[in-house]
Amino acid sequence: MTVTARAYPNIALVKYWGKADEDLILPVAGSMSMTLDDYPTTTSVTLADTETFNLNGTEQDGAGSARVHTFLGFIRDLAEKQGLPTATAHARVVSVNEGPTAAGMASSASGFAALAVAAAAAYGLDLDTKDLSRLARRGSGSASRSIIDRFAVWHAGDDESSYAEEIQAPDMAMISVPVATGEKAVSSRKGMVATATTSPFYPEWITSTEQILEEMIDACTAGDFTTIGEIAEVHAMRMHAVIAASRPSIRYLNSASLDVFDRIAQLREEGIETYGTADAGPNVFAITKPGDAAAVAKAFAPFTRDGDAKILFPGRGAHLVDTDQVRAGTGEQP
Ligand code: 2P0
Repeated sequence: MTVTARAYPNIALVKYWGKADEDLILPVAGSMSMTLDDYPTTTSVTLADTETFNLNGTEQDGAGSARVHTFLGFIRDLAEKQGLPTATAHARVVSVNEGPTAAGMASSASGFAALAVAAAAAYGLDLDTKDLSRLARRGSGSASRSIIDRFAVWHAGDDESSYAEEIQAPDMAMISVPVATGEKAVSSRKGMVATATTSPFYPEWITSTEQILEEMIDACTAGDFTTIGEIAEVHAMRMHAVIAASRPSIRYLNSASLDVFDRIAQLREEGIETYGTADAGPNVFAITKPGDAAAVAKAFAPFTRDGDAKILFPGRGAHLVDTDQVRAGTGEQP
């Protein structure tokens, strides 16, 4: 039997950058994000005699599949703990990623969230949303948040208490402004270690992130879009600053990214309330109220490689989909 799940990337408004525990993937501070409604990863898992991983039609080996195999090992451990006969089975994993991989568009988040949900179902694990988020976290920290609908807070803590859960926030849109494609020079995983070990600002980054997350949660509860946007933009800049202070310096933003941030500031002066954020890559996301999204997307069309500034709304957390419909190309849309 084949089980299929779909998950979307998420973009953090309070960023995760740094681990308290590398093996358990526990963050040094909590974070908060919006799950997107596009760029899905759709993943099918079939129990099999050998373990294989196919991504976008290509069989993966070596580094490309190592994290997936390690992750499937966690699933088998859980199956054994639950006394399931599937505990000894391997898995064939087939994954289709519709977002650009490893270009700062959070593909590992959608990838491990979809794999967690599909594999948990294929192995017959009995897991609630909290435990699925804890499980996805073991694949990639940010994947813990893609389990959750719309807006998520991922708590720092120990293996039990570090999971993401939904938080209410006012409706908003994100406009993706893709200024570059291709693999980034330094992976998030390596960049986090370099920052933790060489950036003199790292201790302040941790304490200021804890404080700003509290402010963000209050702003979300109050439905205060302006404060949410201001916090998101300054926190993204702080993340890029603490990373840039690593030795040797690491820089994810390029000159085109900075042009987008300048235009965002200009739009605010023109009376359109929009704020910027960017992850571990050069692509920028503009955050707006839903009613301003079309105007902001239009403003950024000339900045993108292909004139496509895409409007994204809050989307669904990772969920099972009908395998037969996916095969027939009629999989559900968010
Ligand atoms: C975030 N990023 O909060 C931050 C902002 C990138 C910049 O989470 O090592 O791929 O697998 O836990 O989840 C990227 O980190 O790293 C990330 P691992 P992950 O979205």
